[in-house]
Amino acid sequence: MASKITTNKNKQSACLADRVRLMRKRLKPTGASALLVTNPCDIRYLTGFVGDDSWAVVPMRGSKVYILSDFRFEEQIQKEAPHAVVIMRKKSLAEELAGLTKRLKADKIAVQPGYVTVSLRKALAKHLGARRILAVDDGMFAQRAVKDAGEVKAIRKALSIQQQAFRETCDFIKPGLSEYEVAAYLEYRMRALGADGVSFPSIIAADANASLPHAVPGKTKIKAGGSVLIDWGAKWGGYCSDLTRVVAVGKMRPKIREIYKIVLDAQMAAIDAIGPGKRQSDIDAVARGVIQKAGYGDRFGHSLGHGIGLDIHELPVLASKVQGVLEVGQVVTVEPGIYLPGVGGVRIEDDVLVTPKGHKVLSDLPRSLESAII
Ligand SMILES: [Mn+2]
Repeated sequence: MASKITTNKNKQSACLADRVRLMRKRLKPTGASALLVTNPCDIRYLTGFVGDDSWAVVPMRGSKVYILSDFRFEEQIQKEAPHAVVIMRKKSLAEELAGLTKRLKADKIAVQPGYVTVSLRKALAKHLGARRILAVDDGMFAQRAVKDAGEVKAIRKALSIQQQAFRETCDFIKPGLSEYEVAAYLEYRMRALGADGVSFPSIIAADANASLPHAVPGKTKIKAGGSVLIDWGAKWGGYCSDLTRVVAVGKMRPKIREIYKIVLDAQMAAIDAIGPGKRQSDIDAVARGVIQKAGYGDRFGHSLGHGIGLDIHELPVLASKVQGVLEVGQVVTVEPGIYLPGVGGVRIEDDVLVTPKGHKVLSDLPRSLESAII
C-alpha cells in the first residue's frame, strides 16, 4: 500500500511540474519575471493546494513555486503541496509579496486580470510600485481547457457519483413532492456518495417552470403525468460534472414528447460531430440546425455547451460566434434545449471528451424517450 501511495504522489507532483513548466513557457514572451496567482482554482491547478486566502507565486526562472499563506493552512499545505516553498505571512499578502519578489530579484510581476480587484490592484501598486505590475493575459483558462489523465479521471468519478444519485432520486420522485424536496434529496445523495459538493445549485424545474433555462427550485409540486427538468452536477477532487435530464412521472405529455425527440436528435447529431480539429461553432450549428428545421429555432436561445473542470464553466465554449477548434483532452457539455413559456422545457446534457479518434461520451445515463418515463 505504502509504495502505491508514493507512486501516486510522485505521479501527481510530476503532473504539477508539467503544468508549471507549460505555464512558464507560455508566459515567457510577456517579459514577466513571475506570475502572481490569485485565482484559487489556478492555485490548486498549479500547486495542489486547495485552501483560500492564499496566493501562489511562480517565478519564470528556476523550478520553485511559492505559496503565501497563513497559520490556518500550514498543515494542509504540507500535505497538499509538499513541493511548494511556503511563506507563512506576518504582514499583509501584498507586503509579503513585495518582500519575496525583492529576494527573488523579480521585477515585473504578471497578475491575473480577472482575479485582481480594484482594492488589490491598489495594494499591489502601493507595495510593489505600479510600474512593476503587468496585466497580461495569463492564459490559465486556455491551458486548463486541455485535461490530463488525472483530471479526466476526476470528472469520471464526479459523473459516477452524480449518476448514482440521479438513479436513486428517480426512485424517490413521486407526485406531491416539491422541487425543494427533490433538490434536497439529490444533493444529499451526492454528498453521501462521496462528492466534495455540488458543481452548482441544482435546477429542479417541474412542468412549466422548465421553460426557464436556469430555473431555481421552489414550492411547485411534482404532478402525476408531469415532467421535471433536472440539471445537476457533482464535484469530486475539485472537478465538476454537469448533466441534464428530463423525466416524466408515469407518462409524458404530447408536447413535451415532441420537443424531447427533437432535442435528443439535436444532441446526438452534435455529439457525433465532435472530434479534434472540428470548429466549435460548427458543433453548435449542427444542433441548432436540427432544432431550427423542426421549427423551434427561436426557442433555443443559449449556446450548445461549455468546458468543465475545476470550474463549472470553462473553455472551450460551443457557440455560434466563437473562433477555435476542439483539441484532444478537452471535455465539453453538449446541452441543446427547447423552452416553451407556459408549457415547459426540455434540455438534454452530457459530458464529452475529445479523443484522438473523435470523442467519448463520459456519462452513461440513458437518454431515450422511454427511459425518461419513470
Ligand atoms: Mn451545463
